[in-house]
Amino acid sequence: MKVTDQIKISLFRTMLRIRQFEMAVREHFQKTDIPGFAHLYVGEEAVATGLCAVLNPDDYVTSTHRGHGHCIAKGADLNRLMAELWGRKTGYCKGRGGSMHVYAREVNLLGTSGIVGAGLPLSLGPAIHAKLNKSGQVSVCFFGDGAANNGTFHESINLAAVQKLPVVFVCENNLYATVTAVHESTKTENFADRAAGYGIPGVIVDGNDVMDVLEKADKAVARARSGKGPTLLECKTYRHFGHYVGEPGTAYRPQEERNEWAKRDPIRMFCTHLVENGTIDPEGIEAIEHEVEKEIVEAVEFAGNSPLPDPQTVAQHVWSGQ
Ligand SMILES: Cc1ncc(C[n+]2csc(CCOP(=O)(O)OP(=O)(O)O)c2C)c(N)n1
Ligand SMILES: [Mg+2]
Repeated sequence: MKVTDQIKISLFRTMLRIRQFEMAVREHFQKTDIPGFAHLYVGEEAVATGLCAVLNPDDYVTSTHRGHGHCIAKGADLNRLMAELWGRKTGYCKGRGGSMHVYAREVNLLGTSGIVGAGLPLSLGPAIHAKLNKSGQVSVCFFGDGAANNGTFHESINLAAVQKLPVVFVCENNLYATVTAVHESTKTENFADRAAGYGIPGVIVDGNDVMDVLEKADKAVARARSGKGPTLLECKTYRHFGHYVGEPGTAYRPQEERNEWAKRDPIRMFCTHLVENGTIDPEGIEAIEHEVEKEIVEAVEFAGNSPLPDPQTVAQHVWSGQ
């Protein structure tokens, strides 16, 4: 994929959209406008943005509990996404899903998930569908370092590898699973090394550099589309905030480590790159910031002005086995 200036600017816009959306979620979660839990993607924006930039609208994505960024990068409507988080009738799942169960069929987003590791097996279904129908679609599965130590990781990658399914497995290694540091749960340094055990390529990615993500994602997606099978991408990144909004302690993450990663903020780094290379001037950046701000204000207003679902409909759109 040739990355034009126009594409670069749109990558910047998408990362900023995710950042500002998340900052609004944080604010409104703290004000109790948003029920449930909110796991923010702040600091990790380059991963979803670089990855989804090489996808077609009909490619599939499975997500996680930290999934707002995946939804936005895949092209979800900000108003409907925000409304879903607020539990409103106008949300993607009519307010029944909330942050951890957003499903947006129109962009083939097959769900954020409250179950760690659940997206891995789920991503194989659409991949089998794509393979059988020779549709050329690809299925992208985002998951965390914590999920990579779940049984579903091994079973899903093995099956996808032997079946040469068109999947791209994207491990977002942000160094922590809740408060457990990755070195406390994992003996090896790189999750990407595990790919060799399944006979597929494993690639380490700078998850804070959107161009590195895009370049490596492009290769992995092309490989999947051409019938050669899956790739495991390990994107090294960091979340700026706690595991969830309202997390009581920060002691488990040394301040020095947080400062180091703050210096590698994906948006600031890319902004510097764009300006230094003359892709856009600071006024252009400011204009995009204002446009995105406006979009987020509108999304918050849309959510806040939308009705809650009618209690009479509580048994609709839900399924339970007996
Ligand atoms: C099957 C399962 N086990 C445990 C949990 C509790 N839990 C929620 S998030 C989380 C950590 C996930 O870490 P990681 O996969 O690295 O994702 P991150 O939060 O860092 O993005 C855990 C253990 C859960 N939701 N589901
Ligand atoms: Mg993690």
